[in-house]
Amino acid sequence: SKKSVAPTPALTAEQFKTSVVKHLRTTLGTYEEKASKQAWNKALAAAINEFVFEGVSRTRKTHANVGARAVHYLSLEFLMGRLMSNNLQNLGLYSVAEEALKSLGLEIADVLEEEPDMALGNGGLGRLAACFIDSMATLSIPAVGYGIHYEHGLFRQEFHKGRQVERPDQWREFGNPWEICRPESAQVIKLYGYVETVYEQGKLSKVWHPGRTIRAIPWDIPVVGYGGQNVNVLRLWESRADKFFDWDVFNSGGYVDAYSESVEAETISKVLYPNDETDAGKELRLIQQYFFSAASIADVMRRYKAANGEDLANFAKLNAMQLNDTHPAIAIPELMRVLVDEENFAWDEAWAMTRETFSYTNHTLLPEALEKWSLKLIEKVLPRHMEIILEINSRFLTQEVETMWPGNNDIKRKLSIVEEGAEQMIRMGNLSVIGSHTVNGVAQIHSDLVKKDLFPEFDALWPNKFVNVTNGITPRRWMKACNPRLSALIEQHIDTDWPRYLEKLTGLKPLADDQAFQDSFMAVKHENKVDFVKEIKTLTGVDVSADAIFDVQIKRLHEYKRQHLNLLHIMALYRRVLIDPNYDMHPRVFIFGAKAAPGYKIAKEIIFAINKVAEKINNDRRINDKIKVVFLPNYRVSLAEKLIPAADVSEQISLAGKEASGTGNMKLALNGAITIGTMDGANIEIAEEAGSDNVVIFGMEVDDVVALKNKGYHPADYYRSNEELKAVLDWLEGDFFTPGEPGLLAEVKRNLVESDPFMVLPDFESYCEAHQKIDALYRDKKAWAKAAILNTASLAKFNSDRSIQDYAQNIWHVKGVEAKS
Ligand code: DL6
Repeated sequence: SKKSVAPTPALTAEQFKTSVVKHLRTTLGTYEEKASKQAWNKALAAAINEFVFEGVSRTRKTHANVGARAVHYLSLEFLMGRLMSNNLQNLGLYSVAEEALKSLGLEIADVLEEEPDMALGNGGLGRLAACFIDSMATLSIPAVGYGIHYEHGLFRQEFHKGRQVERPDQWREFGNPWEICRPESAQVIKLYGYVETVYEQGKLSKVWHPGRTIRAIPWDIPVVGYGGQNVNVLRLWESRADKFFDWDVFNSGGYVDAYSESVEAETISKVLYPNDETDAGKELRLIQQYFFSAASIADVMRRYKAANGEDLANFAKLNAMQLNDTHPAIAIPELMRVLVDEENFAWDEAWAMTRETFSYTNHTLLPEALEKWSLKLIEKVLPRHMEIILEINSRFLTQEVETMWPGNNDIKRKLSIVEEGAEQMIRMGNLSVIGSHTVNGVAQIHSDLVKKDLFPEFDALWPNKFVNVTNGITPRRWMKACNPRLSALIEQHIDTDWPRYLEKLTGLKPLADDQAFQDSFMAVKHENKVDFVKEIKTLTGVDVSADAIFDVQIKRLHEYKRQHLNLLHIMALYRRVLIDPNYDMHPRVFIFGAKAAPGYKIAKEIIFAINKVAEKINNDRRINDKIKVVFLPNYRVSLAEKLIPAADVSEQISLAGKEASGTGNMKLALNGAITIGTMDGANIEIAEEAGSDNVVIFGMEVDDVVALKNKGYHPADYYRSNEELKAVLDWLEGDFFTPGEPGLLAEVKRNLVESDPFMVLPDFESYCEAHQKIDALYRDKKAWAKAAILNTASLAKFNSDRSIQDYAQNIWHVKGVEAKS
């Protein structure tokens, strides 16, 4: 049965005000006349937490009582952003809090602004995990998100003379009101050492003598489901030195040594690796992966035993574990180790349980992102796991592969977990596929390519193992909370429970042609743009007009995402206006937001080039403000929440086949932006849902890319044969954009003309044509409004609740259990 209303507030504004003031005085130790905004923010959090932690207990009790099958979502990244506005919305307390603060002389927006982003992730993969735990709580699914309690999240980005500079992120500098430490559930994690083979009572067994032990301390962050009834937790592990070890060293006189050991132990949860889609390849990263996987498995075991006793017969029936990419793949041999070495299971039985427990999500086809670890490194850090991995591999090759392809050594070489070569490497992708019952891609085209290009033999061996679950986004954060004006307009026309049942947005379709609704819809967009104009001014000092088209590209800076294709088009437009000052175009503001991995040189050069071109264009009076370019520093979740409601155009321009799904594309389209994109990732499904007239598609498709590669791709041919393209590329070589310093941008040109690994140049012409279509469509006010409304009205498929329902039904086989008081 569907709820017909939004969550009801559990108290009045007056009561809530009393609670906030009480917490200001008793929890924060200050008073109204003196309190800073930060103190008000913390007092508000404390008042909200009265409901949140009640919910945690209620949910935990209910789930423990029914003994339901639970999901454990293992992810090295959770890009949560801020929690306050979302918690208020999900509890139905937003308006109550707004009114309460107003009566105290405070604007809720200012108080919310005090919360630092919890940026424990890099980009799409981490933000997806955050949306998924919101949906699991909303759907009452017994679930725990497991990750690392990084002291420093993703770096803060600054621009110095146009170049990216990375600064440490200090999200917990002044404490985090949402988390609770649970020392009673700490775990001890082993590392290094050696394995002893013991023969006792006619039985061979393995004993791992660790060289070090580390303590894993859990911090719980409540995840409030929509309606507030179910509150799950995100459990993040922090590393600490193991006391016993420290005391040994300390007692033998090594005070400083004991301290340095603790510093070393604590580095495990110090920093998030800022790499996106590239293999970090570091011992510390492997230890991070093992640290949180092992702590999480131990936690799941502890909970299982507390509820069911020592008999593990139902372990796999009651516990599903999802591997968010291969980052937690080491959990597979870890569960085997626990079952075989500690719980005395026979190998075959343990293996059956392990496979029944795990499933794995692949998020990328990029070869550089497919993790491999040197066998020697694993042997050193996790000697027992290396033995187990080799045993898994040998049984797999000699039994399953040999049965299917007798005597075929080529296939064995390809499917082996061990890659032979100068250095033997462990392929975490193969380990994940072999150790999981189900493997999914994140959009239909991506899932098809996972089967066809990445794992074709595995697909032949296990035809039912590979499935698709198209990604989704939570409409609570990405519409209800971030776009209050549009939400209010929508609620004048459809049921207020649309944030839970997003399919209700289809009720807006009949209004797409309605002049009054179009006017209101576009008025909302305009007001959001007016707000964002101020944000742009504050962040960049650049004045822009809300009447211009806001053309937005927000995502990690990566060559395959082709921010430089966007740049080439901007330069072409600029050149056209310089050649012909009457060049007919609607004014445009090109808005970028992106961080580049600190070691990704060409990505940082692209940022620099965009900033230098922006500087020139923004200060060139000749173009009469027709074009503005802004690169917003420190792009993050909270900035996305302000920008997305103000966007007119959504740039989704990856090389076809490279973007697994994308989720920014969904957020922008839901908020009424028109996509300009390639046939890639979820763009294809967005076009199917919104209608091909309401998105602008350009460029090569996957088959064209393959054909061009096979034929032989020579970027210089494209450079030479398109006069405009040649002119803008040549422009990068001189000092036009870097006065007095010629050649500073030349690397971007060289990279494109000499190698162009992501085939930017062949798509240039059709990209420019697509932008002409955008321009023409925007000038037809009615047609644009209709297309924008139809995007909003058609995006129900991309609700992360739908993704989670797919996982729950087809992969995890779990059901929701609503928490009861
Ligand atoms: O599935 C979430 C997200 C997709 O939407 C993006 O298309 C994809 O690029 C991203 N993948 C990664 C892979 N990182 N690693 N490893 O972030 O996943």
